[in-house]
This record gives sequence, structure tokens and C-alpha cells, in this order.
Amino acid sequence: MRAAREFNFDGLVGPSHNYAGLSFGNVASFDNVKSASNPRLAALQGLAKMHALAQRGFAQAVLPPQGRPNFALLRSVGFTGSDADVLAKAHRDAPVILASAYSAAPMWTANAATVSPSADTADGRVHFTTANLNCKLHRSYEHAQTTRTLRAVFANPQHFMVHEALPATPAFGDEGAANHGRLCAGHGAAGVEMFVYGRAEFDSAAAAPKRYPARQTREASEAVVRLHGLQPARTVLLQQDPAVIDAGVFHNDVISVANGNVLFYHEQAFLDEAASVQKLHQAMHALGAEFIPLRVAASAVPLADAVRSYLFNSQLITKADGKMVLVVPQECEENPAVARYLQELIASGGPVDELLSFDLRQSMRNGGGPACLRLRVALTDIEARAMRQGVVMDDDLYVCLVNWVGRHYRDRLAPDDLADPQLAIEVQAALEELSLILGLPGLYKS
Ligand code: SUG
Repeated sequence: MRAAREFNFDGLVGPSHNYAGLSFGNVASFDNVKSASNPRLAALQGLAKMHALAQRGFAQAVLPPQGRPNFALLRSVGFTGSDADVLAKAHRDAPVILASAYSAAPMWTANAATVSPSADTADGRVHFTTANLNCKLHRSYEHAQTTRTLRAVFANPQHFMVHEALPATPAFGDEGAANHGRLCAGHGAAGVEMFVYGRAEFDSAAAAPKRYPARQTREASEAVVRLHGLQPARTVLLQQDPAVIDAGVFHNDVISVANGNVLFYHEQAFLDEAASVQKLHQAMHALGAEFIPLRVAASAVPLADAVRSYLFNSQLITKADGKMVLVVPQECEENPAVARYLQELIASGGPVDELLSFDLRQSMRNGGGPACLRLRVALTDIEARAMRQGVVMDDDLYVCLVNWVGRHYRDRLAPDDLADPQLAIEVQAALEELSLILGLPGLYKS
């Protein structure tokens, strides 16, 4: 097995972080619509998580926010004049479209792309497919900048291949790594890639949710498998139970998380639990690897508590001693059923023997927990050296970014502030400076 480390690329919260209620089916986004946000605190909460994990010796990096507002979107739907005119007219006539142009959502980099490490792909390169996120207006524009950012960070064509997003049509709805997991004996070993979809466009008999949208299609997952050159025997496609989508589980990473040879999941996660787990068992067995399903029963943690606490939107990370740490949002400790379950899990003698809890409330209020905030990229040492180094989190970068946030971020943003032309100017100045800090000049020039 080659040596490889898993890097977590966390999204840096942008200077216009806000709550606009744009994600139907994401309960937190809807519940907090139009409340005031604190962009400075949001960014510092995210940075504190990145720094703490980097200090523990885990490989940690950062992905920059996207340019806001998206004037191209506003102008493409008929708002004209100076930038200030465009903002004023959009605020007056279509505040939801203005909020979409100011969407905070690129911070959740689990939705940036699906990533297959070089140990799994036919050409031995690390493959990325940028997610088209075409289920939601406010997210459907992210992919252009995401592709540009990934190509800037992973610029070396000998080691990396960044695919364009899939065609932006309902048949290919793709939400990236949030509906993808990888099971393996070690990050450098060949693994089993697990793709979880919510509906199948071309199979009218397939189950589908009734209340909320299924954002990921089977057709999109199959396309990513082809693009990345994955082996069929080491690829497992599963369907998420539509009933849990209707209960607010809008991405699979709200109901399961895989790491190493462990799948931590809620018993209601998959359409046919026994058959789904059996497929994973078989694929891992064929690799000669052990598979450890960590099943959480609804009697221990009811589905509603799992969604409210975001228990499964945790990061499961392998430590140097081979045991795993579960990185949870603070809400898990505040939920009695979840807190009880977690104490038992740690004491059980199983693979997870430590909990780390973070206050990520500014992100959680939009439906984004620890796992939403990061994109996992397993890299060999050679690959890690081949990527741009300015994004790797260490003490110096942390201090530099905390100071940068202090210089540029407001501590309160209310919905009407999005019409303020000064905000757009502030955001642009902040991001230009950031691109230089991260060693990615020109990132925001299209
Ligand atoms: O797509 N929220 C995001 C949350 C994404 C969470 N990601 C993962 N589960 N991996 C979404 O629903 C809310 C934005 C707003 O309402 O202002 C939003 O887009």
C-alpha cells in the first residue's frame, strides 16, 4: 500500500455570510431565513476548527470563498446599470435573486466536487468532478469558480484531473462529495467508493421523495464513476431512503459518514439497509479488507434528533494510533439522546475512542455542520507536494487569516444590508487580498 494522507479542505466563510432561506428541504436554512448573521464570527468559528485539527497533526487546508455578489447572475436576469443600480433594483424587485447572488453556500466544500484518490482511478491521477449543484438557483452558479479554484490549487496535470461539472439538467443533479464516501484499509490503498443517490431520472419505478427534492441522481453518480475511471467491482451505488429526504436529510452526509474501514450510519439511511450493507461487505471482502459498519438504531437516536443535532455530519478521522476521532457540532452535546449515545460509543471499545466538539453555530444555522465544511482529498506525499502550498493550514496561515478577517469582516449582516453597494466593494477588496495571502493571484479574475 502506498502511503497517503487525507487532507481536509475546509471552505473559508466569506465576508457576506448570510441567512436567506434559499434551500427548500434543508430545515435549518428555512428556519433561520432572514435572521441577521455574524460573518466575522462565522469565519472565526470555521478557522478555529481548521486550526485545532491542524494542531492535532491532521492534514488541513483551506479553500477560498467565492466572489460576491454574483453580478453576472444579476445582469443575466435583466438588472442593468451601474453595480449600485443593479443591487438597488434587485433588492426592490427580486430580493430572493439578490440573496442568491450573495449566497453563502460555497463555504460547504463537501458540495464542491467528488474526489477519487489516485489509488482508485484508471490513470493513477487524483480525479475531481466539480458538482453542478443544479437543484438550487443559488448553488447552480458555484461550479465555474469552484473549477477555477480547484484547477489553481491542483494545477499539476501529471497528478490531477479536474473535470468540468456535469450538464446542468435535472437528470444529472450532482451535489459532490456530500453523497460520496470511501471505504479502505488505509488512505493509500485501493478503496471502495460509495455513491448515494436520491432518485433515478430514467427509472420511473424507482422510489423518490414526495415532499422535498432529491438533489443527487443515480445518473449523475454513474457519470462520475465513468469520468474518474473507477472499477465496477470497487464501486457501490446505493439509494438513500426517500423517507429520510422527506424528513430533512437533503444530503447523505447528514445521515452517514465513512472513514477507513468504518461506515457510521443511521439505520434509516438507506433504502434497503441489509442489501446496502451487504454490497459494501462484499466489495471490501473482495479487496481483502475488513468492513466495520457502525449502525445507530433509531431506538438509540431517533431520526429527528439525528437531523437536529447533525450527529452524522461529523468528521471521522483516523489518528496516528489507528483509532478514530469523531468531530461533532456542539449541538450533539446539547441533545440528550445523542449525548448519551456518544458517551456509549466512546466507551464501547470500538474504532471510535475520542470526541471533539466545535461551536459552528453560524454555519449550522444554514444547515452546515463539520462535514459540510470540508472536502476530503487523500494524497500521496508526492501529490501533496505537487499541489499549491499556500492553502495548507499551519499556525502562520491561521494567524494571518484571523487578522485578515478582523480587518475585513462585519459582525452583523441583516437581509437589507445586501443592497448596500459598500458591502460589494468591501467583499471584493477582502478577496483580492486573500488571493495573495493564499498564493493564488488572479483567482477572482474571470
Ligand atoms: O445546500 N445551505 C446548504 C447547506 C449545505 C450543507 N452541505 C452538506 N450537507 N454537505 C444547502 O442546502 C442555505 C443558504 C441560505 O439559505 O442562505 C444553504 O444553501
